[in-house]
Amino acid sequence: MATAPDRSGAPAHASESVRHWVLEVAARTRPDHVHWCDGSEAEYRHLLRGMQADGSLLQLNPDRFPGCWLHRSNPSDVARVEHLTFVCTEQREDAGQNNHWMAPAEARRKMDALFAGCMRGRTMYVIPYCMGPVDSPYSRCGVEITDSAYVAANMKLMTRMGAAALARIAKDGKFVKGLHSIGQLDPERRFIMHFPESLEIQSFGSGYGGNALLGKKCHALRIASWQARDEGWLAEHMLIVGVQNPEGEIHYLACAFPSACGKTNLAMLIPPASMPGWKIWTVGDDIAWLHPGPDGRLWAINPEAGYFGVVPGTNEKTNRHAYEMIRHDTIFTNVGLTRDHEPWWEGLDAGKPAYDWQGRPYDPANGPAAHPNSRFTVSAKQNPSYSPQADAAAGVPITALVFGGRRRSLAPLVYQARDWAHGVLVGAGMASETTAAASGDVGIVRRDPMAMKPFAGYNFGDYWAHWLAMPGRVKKLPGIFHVNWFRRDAQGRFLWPGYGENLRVLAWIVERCHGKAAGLDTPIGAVPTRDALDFAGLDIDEATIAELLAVDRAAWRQEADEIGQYLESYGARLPAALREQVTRLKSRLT
Ligand code: SAT
Ligand code: MN
Repeated sequence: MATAPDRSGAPAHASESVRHWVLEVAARTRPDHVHWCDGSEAEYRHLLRGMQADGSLLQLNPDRFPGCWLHRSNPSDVARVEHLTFVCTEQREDAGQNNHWMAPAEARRKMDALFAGCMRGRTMYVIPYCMGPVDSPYSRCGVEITDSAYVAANMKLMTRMGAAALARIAKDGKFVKGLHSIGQLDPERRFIMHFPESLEIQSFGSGYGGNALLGKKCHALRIASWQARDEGWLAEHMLIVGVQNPEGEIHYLACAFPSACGKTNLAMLIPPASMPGWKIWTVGDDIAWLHPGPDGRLWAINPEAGYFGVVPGTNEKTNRHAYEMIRHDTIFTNVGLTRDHEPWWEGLDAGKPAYDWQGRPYDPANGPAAHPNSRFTVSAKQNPSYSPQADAAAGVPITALVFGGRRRSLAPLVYQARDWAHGVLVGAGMASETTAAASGDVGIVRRDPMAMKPFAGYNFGDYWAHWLAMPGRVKKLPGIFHVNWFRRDAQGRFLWPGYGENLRVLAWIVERCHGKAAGLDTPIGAVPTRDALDFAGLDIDEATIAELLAVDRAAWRQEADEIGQYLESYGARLPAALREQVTRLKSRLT
């Protein structure tokens, strides 16, 4: 660490407000030690060695997986817990029915009791971090206080952590306060509380990613969406990808999909052999902050610096870049293990598991070797398709926004919204099958507007009104599209090959935004004409192509009714302009 610590242990450039808060938290939680994270490589190695010594990290085969580690979490703590996640606003209506709500005073009383003395015998880590490039006007900072070395090590990979963030906080004079303790990892004493009005997060009793790495969903989505509404921008659950055509032009898309629906794979897509000269650049794989830019376009930054991705299914064929990326300097959580101490997961075409994710000798009767929500944490810089623009202070200009869900029927492969307001309806009407990323049943279709159901930090009605107001702020708006890679036939087989072949669809989207690709108007929007989308070389027959692009009016009439009912449940907060869009959709369908 470059700067000399003062008596409280704080580096010299820590602002008075940060110091004060850290002292106050230490007085309540009573840690044995306080460690201010500087974000250095030496510190990261020290954290890893400490966890190796206490048994919470296992070193993976250093010849085959150099710098890689395995963490096994408590078996009751493997996913986000939406039922224990609260938005605590003074007025219940401001949180909206899309969030669980608790009155701030009650939430604070509960959390104060849990945090009192909870760090006795432990080290308290103070993690200053910056979400976004440190020199970007669009970035926002926070400080997470935690008693988990695993969280500190993950935050080092996932954010711009340490001295530079602390200096920026001193300059901004404002930061998000995130307080976290793993407590006893007891599901009965587990809460993830958000206080957007005072920019605070308090999380207790879980060490899992989205519950514990507070920079990610808690700050960069729930708190940031609130800040974004106040300040006139959007904080969204979107990957950001640059699509480079054979002419060398790069167009950036921001795409919203629910958790575990392939955002990381799409962001790192490998062009198929049939598309020589195309290239994909990854700016982000999970979160986009979208700001009106000085030139009238919408500009995006990725607030994160790393990926916390789903491991199972990753192999050389599905995502070669990810497969290479996680062969070194990666933290694995809840994967299986081979006899040679290599990580193992379902979908890997080599090796055999000797132990499952709980460390038991592998027995298929106990279920998969890797937990379906097992994860890798890795610095984005290890991605072979990492875009240098990910560090640009101005961000990247967005050509199109793409919404998508996991739906076995109904939604065609791709369609384009008629205009911005219709696009807001397309996003608001999204639905998707649930996945292992959150605890609860898997495979159930639920409404997940803009893929933000678990992440919008305020009332969806107000959120849609904010979206609808963007044309007043952004002159050259991106096109809005909807895709569905997950259509299935009557036998349950996927109709579309997905993965790299999805580039064919992205290419249509980009060309469409430049008026170069043909579309067929339908009541739900424009779908590609049969020949506008390139199907050459795919093992796919004409009947399947027709099914992928078809709009079943009767089924869509029912869908429009259901969307209308869902939106009406937001009552007085539902913007009239969105209700009007539903009326128009229904009339186009009759
Ligand atoms: O919530 S996490 O960040 O842990 C993963 C996800 O659900 O997207
Ligand atoms: Mn996500």
